Amino acid sequence: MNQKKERGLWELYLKDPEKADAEIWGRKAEPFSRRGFLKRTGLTAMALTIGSYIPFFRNMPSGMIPLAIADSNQDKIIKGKEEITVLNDRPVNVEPSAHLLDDDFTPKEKHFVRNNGLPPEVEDDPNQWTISIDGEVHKPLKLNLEEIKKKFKHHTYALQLECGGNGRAGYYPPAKGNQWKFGAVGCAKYTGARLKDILEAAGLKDSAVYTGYYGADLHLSGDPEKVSISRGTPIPKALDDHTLIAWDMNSEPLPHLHGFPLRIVTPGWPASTSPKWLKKIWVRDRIHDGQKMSSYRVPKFPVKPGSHVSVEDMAIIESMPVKSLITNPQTGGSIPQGNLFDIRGHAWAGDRYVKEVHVSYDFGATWKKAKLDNPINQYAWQNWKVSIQLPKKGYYEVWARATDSEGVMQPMVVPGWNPKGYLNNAMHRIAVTAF
Ligand SMILES: Nc1nc2c(c(=O)[nH]1)N[C@H]1C(S)=C(S)[C@@H](COP(=O)(O)O)O[C@H]1N2
Ligand SMILES: [Mo]
Repeated sequence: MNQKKERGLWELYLKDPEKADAEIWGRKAEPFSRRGFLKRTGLTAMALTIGSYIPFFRNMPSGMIPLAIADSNQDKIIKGKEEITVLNDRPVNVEPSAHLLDDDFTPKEKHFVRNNGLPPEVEDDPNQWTISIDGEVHKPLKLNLEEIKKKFKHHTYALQLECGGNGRAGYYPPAKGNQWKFGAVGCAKYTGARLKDILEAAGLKDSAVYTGYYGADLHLSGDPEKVSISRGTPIPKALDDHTLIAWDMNSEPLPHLHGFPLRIVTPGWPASTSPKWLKKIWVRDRIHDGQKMSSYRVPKFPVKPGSHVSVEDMAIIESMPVKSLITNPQTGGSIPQGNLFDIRGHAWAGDRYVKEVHVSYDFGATWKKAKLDNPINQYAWQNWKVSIQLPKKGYYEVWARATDSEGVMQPMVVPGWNPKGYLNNAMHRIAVTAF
């Protein structure tokens, strides 16, 4: 269909929707489902769904679905996380929409929660909470929180935590597990001791290669013999200055859902390596083989979507890939045409830094460089912002893409499929209408 005809149909639709429908489909239009929509692309179909003309429609990648706005059917609420979407309440898994992550440091009310099991009951006096450090160490230790606070230097860093499965909802065929969209990420300020200082107090043997972490949460079955999750990292990551045994989040004791009274924060790596309700650190002479160590893996080579990949052909995920989020405005908003307005958000890149962020509002035809801040410390996300002006009335999408310090950029579409749906760092898009 040519542009003139498309536009004509759109104008007809505004005057007489039934007649326009009849011209487009030869019958009454049906409400669009996500799937039905894919079959009937074409400008008018899209515009009808969105309810607005699309000035840059010629640039739209074919088959790309415009963001037809939030499907928030909030029927469950978790106390202390009232604003954010509940994916599951047993175990608790909640995620905020992107615009709720606008703060420089994520408040506890808006930080996602990912539980694999049932949080333990914790007594009110956290000082007696005891952890053990054993395995490949010269001096196995048992330390309670009071001793940890007294013996080791305190450090506060803003640290970015992202679930390895953030973005899983974008994969097709779908992977099992929580269908996270964009919100399984946060950057809060954590206060604690360096894990490094504690491991050094225990004295690592030459045979130490990996950590194995255990939390006090209960397996979903309630069986105390079963472990819901036990992950770890190679020793060099555990010795990073920013890997903390943390007791405070944003200058308050860790909330119960985030691991009160003690958790490890391994920033920049899948957040599954940041155990909550920490009880034990087992220093291993081999790659840890705890519960879920074999799950957080991706194929070593590209695979056909939907295929089975054996564990030997998968590699354990380490640093998370470069990614960005548009936190303002909220998707679905409207803005006066021709007015300058701010687009802003955060960007992060696992163990790397973010070098540049670019924004497009014409479906990727042109890009504008954003002003990007340095992180307040390594592993904090970086804030960015840019002013744009939408040239005329209609529907737009704002896309953001970050490039890391090694020159690696976010993909425009969902990256290589993997069986568990990890590491989707496709660009974030929001829908904006100019009036
Ligand atoms: N003990 C324990 N630690 C855990 C988990 C868990 O289920 N139990 N989930 C992990 C996963 S998969 C993620 S993504 C992060 C989520 O941290 P948050 O709930 O504080 O956001 O915690 C990690 N630490
Ligand atoms: Mo996770």
